[in-house]
Amino acid sequence: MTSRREFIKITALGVGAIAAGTGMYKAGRFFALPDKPGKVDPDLTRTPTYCEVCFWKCAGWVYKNPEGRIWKITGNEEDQHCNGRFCPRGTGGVGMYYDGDRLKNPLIRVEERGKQVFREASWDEALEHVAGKMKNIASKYGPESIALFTHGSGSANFTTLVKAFGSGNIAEPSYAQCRGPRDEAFFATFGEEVYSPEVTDIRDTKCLVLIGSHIGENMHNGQIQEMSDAIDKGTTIITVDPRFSTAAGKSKYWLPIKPSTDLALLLSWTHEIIYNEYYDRKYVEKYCTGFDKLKEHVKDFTPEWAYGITTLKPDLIRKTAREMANASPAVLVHPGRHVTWYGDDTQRIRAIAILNALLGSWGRRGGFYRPAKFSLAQPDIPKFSEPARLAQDLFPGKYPVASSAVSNALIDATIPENNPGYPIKGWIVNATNLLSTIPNIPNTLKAIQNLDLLVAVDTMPMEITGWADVVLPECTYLERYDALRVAPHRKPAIALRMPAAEPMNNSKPGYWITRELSKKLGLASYFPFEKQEDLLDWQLKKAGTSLEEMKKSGVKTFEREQDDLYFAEDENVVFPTDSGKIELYSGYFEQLGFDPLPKYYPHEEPPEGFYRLIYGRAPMHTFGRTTNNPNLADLMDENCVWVNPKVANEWGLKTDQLVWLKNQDDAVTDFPVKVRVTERIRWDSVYIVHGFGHTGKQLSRAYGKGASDTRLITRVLVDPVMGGTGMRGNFVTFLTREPGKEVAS
Ligand SMILES: Nc1nc2c(c(=O)[nH]1)N[C@H]1C(S)=C(S)[C@@H](COP(=O)(O)OP(=O)(O)OC[C@H]3O[C@@H](n4cnc5c(=O)[nH]c(N)nc54)[C@H](O)[C@@H]3O)O[C@H]1N2
Ligand SMILES: Nc1nc2c(c(=O)[nH]1)N[C@H]1C(S)=C(S)[C@@H](COP(=O)(O)OP(=O)(O)OC[C@H]3O[C@@H](n4cnc5c(=O)[nH]c(N)nc54)[C@H](O)[C@@H]3O)O[C@H]1N2
Ligand code: SF4
Ligand SMILES: [Mo]
Repeated sequence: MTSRREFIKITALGVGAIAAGTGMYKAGRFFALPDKPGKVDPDLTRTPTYCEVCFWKCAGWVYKNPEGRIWKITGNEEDQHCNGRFCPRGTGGVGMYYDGDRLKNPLIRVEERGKQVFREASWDEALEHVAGKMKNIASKYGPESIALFTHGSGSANFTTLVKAFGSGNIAEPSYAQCRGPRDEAFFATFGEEVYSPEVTDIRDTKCLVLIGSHIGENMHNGQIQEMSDAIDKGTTIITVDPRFSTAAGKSKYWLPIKPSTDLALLLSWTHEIIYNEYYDRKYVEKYCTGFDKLKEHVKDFTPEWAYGITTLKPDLIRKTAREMANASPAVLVHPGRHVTWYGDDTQRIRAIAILNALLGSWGRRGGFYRPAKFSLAQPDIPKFSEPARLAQDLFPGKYPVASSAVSNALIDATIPENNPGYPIKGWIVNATNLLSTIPNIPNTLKAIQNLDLLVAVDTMPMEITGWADVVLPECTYLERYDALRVAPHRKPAIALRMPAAEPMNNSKPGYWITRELSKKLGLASYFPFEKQEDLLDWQLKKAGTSLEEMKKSGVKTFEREQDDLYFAEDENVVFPTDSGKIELYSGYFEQLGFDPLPKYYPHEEPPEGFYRLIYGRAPMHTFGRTTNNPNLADLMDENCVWVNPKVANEWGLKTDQLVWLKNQDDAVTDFPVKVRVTERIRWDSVYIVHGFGHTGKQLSRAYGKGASDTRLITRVLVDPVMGGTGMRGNFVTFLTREPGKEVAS
């Protein structure tokens, strides 16, 4: 997908100085380097920001030329997330600001939903309309009947507003469509999650095991840089992926696993590590409970057993288990991030957590470090009253481990025939394109038809805005202040985002939107500062700095209070679990009726003539949010479907030939997609990059380009533990003629 030529093109994006690197991941191949002191064009002025093109939130500098044009964005050298280097998407963030297709004015629907007939409105009228509808819904059904779907840094403001209104139905797709199973599995095992950025000590690891995580295409900045250094140091990398990913190309071992069978591999590795006494005995005895039960549980899960399921040779399973043992405790079985695959995801990640515990990597150098956390002072606002009905009351007893509202459950609850505990009648959708993000599009559309109010807050005319009753144009991250970035890392740190330019057209910052709406709802006391920057200055002064100082530095890094990045030798660690120990055996899961130790259950296989649909990321795009970005669309303007040569032969398919994909439920891609014939994918699967195949006609660059994986994900394998939507249980076949134009043969 990403040829050498394309990588060279990517580097051309970084207008700043570019150094030749050696490794695949080195700066200059993938990354724009920061400006060397003295090399900055003296005519350029700079303001700090942190990037919103993805959730790694790298801190950087936005440069403007004397004419006031935003010229380029580079990384802030003080920032632990990026070490001064931005990835191609971050560099290309300028395109978000200049995109001519941006939303310009508030819009109110004038015809029935889905018809996309809107009229422009003033902010006052649009917000008055929203407030009126919200109050109506609250008086008829209760304030909990309003749900918020939100993603990204604007979430804090919208969350405050919706909580103040009296609803706890606040969901982020980064939970049930992304990392929720991982967080719950690590929480059940260690009493703690792995956070974002993940506390993976890749920098110092001797053995990195990637299960699906396709770092290198998944461009999470700091992780890639650390992986690049690890490669240079000769770290052993083991990649488990049905596809020969970029990471697989950098690995000592590639395990081309049959998709959906990872849990069998993990149990077999656990068997090898226990029965060969490879595990860290001292660590396990001191810190873990349930070892004997685990040992008994994995007794029969030999590599030969796993071979029959995963198609991976027993010798390869043995060798890789030994590699992990040799590196222990500086070994890292990466917990992954987008892990909602097959519906048994919490259990699969439990198996990963258990393996890390056996190898003694949690809290150890080269495994997982202990994050430094930082708290900002919060203004004195009225206490939120406890909502009368909670997210859990929508479907009592379902998803008992979910620690936050489940987006898909909120959508399901909007459909009355699902008999939810109470109705959901209004959605506020901020910075998430639900029609590309939540699987089973027909279900989402059905839910939308039952709403009294759908408000979409976005920067672009994405598909969700077409279904809204009111569209509110937010300005981009380059035109606003936002909450200070506080994220766990090796050292405590804060980063500032401030506007580099005035909001374009009639767009407004999220803080302004929520504060104005709060006034119309009688909730202004929850937004005591008139402007976001006043709040920031107040918080920064409490943290021993100020807005003025932060405008100059962008980032402020503090020292850790204690030297506790890793457990000390023989430290008496009390883990925040029920038992105070690492729970290999989960009594909590047992109580709830879930397997206390992960078990492998087989998944459905593709029927004859169908292939499993798998998907992932491309280095120059973030989901569907960048596919219309002029800078990034230039680098990759469509996706293609990866097909194994054996399959291509059977079907007579050639590279660049256009096909339509049809799934087991007869869902067909809206547009044709090019075939890429490649040995890099197993014969039983096909692969596409997520985020393409936009159907929104106002997206002049992205409309009609490539295929949407979401369109083909109609079967959803819901994780009973926490409600995550497993999306890899769909099978597709090829249509070589346009649907509806098939010629009978
Ligand atoms: N460039 C870029 N980077 C991004 C993002 C982006 O949009 N663009 N998004 C960010 C976000 S929010 C997230 S959550 C992460 C997601 O990134 P990851 O957590 O790395 O995502 P995954 O879905 O786990 O990884 C996709 C890989 O899984 C493989 N795979 C498919 N099925 C199976 C299977 O059954 N078993 C195994 N072992 N592998 C399988 C695919 O072939 C593919 O290589 O990326 C982040 N980084
Ligand atoms: N089929 C399929 N579904 C997936 C995934 C997949 O790989 N395949 N990945 C899953 C994962 S890992 C995740 S994390 C989620 C991500 O889900 P989302 O975050 O919903 O992903 P995007 O499609 O990028 O939608 C972001 C929306 O925010 C808008 N936006 C961008 N910047 C701003 C801003 O500053 N303000 C406002 N108000 N709006 C803004 C964009 O225009 C876009 O409409 O998707 C999940 N769903
Ligand atoms: S990894 Fe790239 S896109 Fe994500 S925040 Fe950093 S620079 Fe921006
Ligand atoms: Mo994600």
